[in-house]
Amino acid sequence: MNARKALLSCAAAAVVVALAGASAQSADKKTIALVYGIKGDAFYVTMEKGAKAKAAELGVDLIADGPSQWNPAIQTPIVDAMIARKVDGLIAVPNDPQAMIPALQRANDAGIPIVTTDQYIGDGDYAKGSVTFPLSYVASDNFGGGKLACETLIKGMGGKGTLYVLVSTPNVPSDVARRDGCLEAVKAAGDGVKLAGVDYTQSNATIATTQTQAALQKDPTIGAIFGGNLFSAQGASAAVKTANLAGAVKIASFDAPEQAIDDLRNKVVDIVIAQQPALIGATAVQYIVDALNGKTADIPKKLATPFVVITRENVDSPEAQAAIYKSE
Ligand code: T6T
Repeated sequence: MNARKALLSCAAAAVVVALAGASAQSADKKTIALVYGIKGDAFYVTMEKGAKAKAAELGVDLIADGPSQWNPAIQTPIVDAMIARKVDGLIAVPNDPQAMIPALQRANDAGIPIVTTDQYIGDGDYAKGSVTFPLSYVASDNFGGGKLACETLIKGMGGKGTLYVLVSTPNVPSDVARRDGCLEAVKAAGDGVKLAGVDYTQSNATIATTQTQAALQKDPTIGAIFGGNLFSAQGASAAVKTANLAGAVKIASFDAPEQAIDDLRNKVVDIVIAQQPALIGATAVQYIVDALNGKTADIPKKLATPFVVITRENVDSPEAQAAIYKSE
């Protein structure tokens, strides 16, 4: 063999060794799936980013997918596809606490460790409740957040007036808890505070706008609106702007996309409750990896992540800026 040929065959052998090493490594590398709540929602975009960053840090792969509408019939085949792909762990945002049990049960039966984020299945008590197979439920304290939002709105109305509530659907645990937290604040405020009503927006800003317009026409005494999730608050803000009622009608936005922050600066919105979706996603990845390493004892059945409350006073603080959701 001449010197050139020897060099080439050495190089080829090196490539073979490198490829063999790479395939052995990727065969060992675990894959965690995130099946989020709905496509195109900055809350889940940010959750996915947090999960991906944590996955990279822990040396696992993260793949993500979710339904185009908030609908368990659309989300179920996405979970089944992840089971068929033989993922090593599953983080799911179940679109319905009952209807998503069978799909997640199939994942569990296939030996896939499961954490639910933002939403739960069953009654949410994975220690002693009706469904106990998921490892953990990681989400914001939605009841506390709804209560805080409405206490702030009531204070902003001087302790009396009419409040209108918008949340996504009556069978989404997160939004139901926010609604109930808000209603508790209304009740605690006494006779001076009236509830104009609760509407369900299906996580659709256009529906929320139409509902708010109708509510404002029906009851001109409405002085405050609780937008109980991103699209509800976005739709309410659009209706209030169109009606030239910015400032006169106070809005609390549960969720912190860029639009809510612009509306806060423009005095359309008065308080933004930022959840920490990146932290929620990252925590779920950590729990799945812990489970894959046999360390399940320390995984809490439930973890409530904190909020960042953003107002015009603190909007430019590093903490508030870091809490704004990413849209891509
Ligand atoms: O508010 C979040 C999430 O927490 C809720 O469960 C559904 O709506 C959002 O995704 C925002 O659109």
